[in-house]
Amino acid sequence: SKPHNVQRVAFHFQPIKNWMNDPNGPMLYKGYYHFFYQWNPYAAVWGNITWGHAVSKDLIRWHHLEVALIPNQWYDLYGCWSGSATLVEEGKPIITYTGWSNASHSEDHKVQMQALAMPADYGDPLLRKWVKAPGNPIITAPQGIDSNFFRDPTTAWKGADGKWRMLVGSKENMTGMALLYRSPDFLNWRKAITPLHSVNGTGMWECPDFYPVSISDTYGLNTSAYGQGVMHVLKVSFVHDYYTVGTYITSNDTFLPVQSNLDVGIGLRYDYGKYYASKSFFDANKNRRILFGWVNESDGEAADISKGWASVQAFPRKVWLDKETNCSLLHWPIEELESLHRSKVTLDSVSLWKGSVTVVEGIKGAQLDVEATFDLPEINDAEIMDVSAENAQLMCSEKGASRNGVIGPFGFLVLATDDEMEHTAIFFVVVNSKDGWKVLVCSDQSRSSLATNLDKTTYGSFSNLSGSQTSVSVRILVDNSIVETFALGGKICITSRVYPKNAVGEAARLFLFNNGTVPIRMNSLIARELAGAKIDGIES
Ligand code: DQQ
Repeated sequence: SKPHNVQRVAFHFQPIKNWMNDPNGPMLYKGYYHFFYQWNPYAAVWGNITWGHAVSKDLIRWHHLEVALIPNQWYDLYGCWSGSATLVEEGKPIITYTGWSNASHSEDHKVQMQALAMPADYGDPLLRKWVKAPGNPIITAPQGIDSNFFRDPTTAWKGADGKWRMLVGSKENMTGMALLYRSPDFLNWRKAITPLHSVNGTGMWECPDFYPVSISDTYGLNTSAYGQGVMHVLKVSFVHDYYTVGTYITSNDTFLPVQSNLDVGIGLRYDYGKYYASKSFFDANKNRRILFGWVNESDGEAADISKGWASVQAFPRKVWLDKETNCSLLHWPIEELESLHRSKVTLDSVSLWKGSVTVVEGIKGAQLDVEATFDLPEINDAEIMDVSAENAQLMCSEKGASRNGVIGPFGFLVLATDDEMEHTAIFFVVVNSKDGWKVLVCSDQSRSSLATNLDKTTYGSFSNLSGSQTSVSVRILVDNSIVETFALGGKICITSRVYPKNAVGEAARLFLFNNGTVPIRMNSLIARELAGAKIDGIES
């Protein structure tokens, strides 16, 4: 039966029941978006991993299909792990995935190897049945690589020589790396001598993703695009999803970050909250690159078992190069969300006085899309606070939403009760740091629920402020138990999971607040209630 509870989401992707983790093989085929995901058909905890499968016309309303891959071959007996889809000849898809098995005949010595699966019937736009390639496994761990650290093949891309290339995540000692493989026919793969990229001291790189971005517009590019006007993004997952923008040197298939201090793992994150094992795809329908990411729960395993489910996917984001920096990305919720917009409230020019907490009238509920811009006051008064990439989260947490500051904390309370006893605070603080003016962007979960036994960690990041910047903006998506923040036009994203006891459904309120001494002018607000997206399909 279907689990029913207030924490289930209304417009984010989640299976009908049980455990989900990484997004796998997103693609567009014959007018349908296909989405696969790591799924345990039997329980709300990780294990027995299969590829769940769903299709959609708009990336919001999903139809669940039969499981696409189940562990039933000698090379994947213990699980069909993460992988990708590639549109190969004439746009025909092939799945690359990792098989987890005890091929060495010992229960406790399991190995990882790469395998292929093809649709049984290319004429079926829903691609309901998948067949594993007779030649599987197509790649086993090469010499010098531990077969326990060899997984998560990327979408393949084609080079000028007509050969396919793909990456497999790995490590050697503590050096994380993306091994590069080449193939003339997609069946026979040979490892290049040098990995595409590696970074000392990072550990295992899970779920690599490698794709081109345009240097001049927000359009996405086919994964095989390269050359003039194109930069590349390498994302890898270890603890968090880290990425770097750089140059793909096609002559030797290596990758050079634009700034070495922003290399993978020491630089930028897709999201400063809960977001992992993400995967992008090129949507040829709307010429954009779209990103999915796994968002896990903030409660414990026992709670998941009693709920009967665990994890959601982040709302799909469009990603493109930030022209202001040329070395970072912008993320923005896909425009299809507008189809769920219901009633809205707009406000212009509201002064948020020192210590004020004001309910936004005319909007309520736990499914919201909120967008606002705040004018920056004279920033010379800002508090002195040394904010760095290493301590931004700590600063947000030590100097939380309820602290009295100077320019901020100011922003929103979402999923709040009338008495504000429960709330999640999304806020800004402007500071004067050793190396210039900065704005902290924080998501404070510490008072999100009266319930205990929850992970209420506060998240945060920062952006440098130039003298010419006169305002800061934020967009927040709220969906029952997930809050996604897109600050500064998508420069900083923070995803959190919260489980209020009372601020649920119609009882949830939206507040504006300012706990700084300097008044803040909010110059525009659009807050919308969102309908839920119907999700149907068979219960596998
Ligand atoms: N999850 C998969 C692996 C991957 C990990 C197994 C990342 O393929 O490395 O469920 O969350």
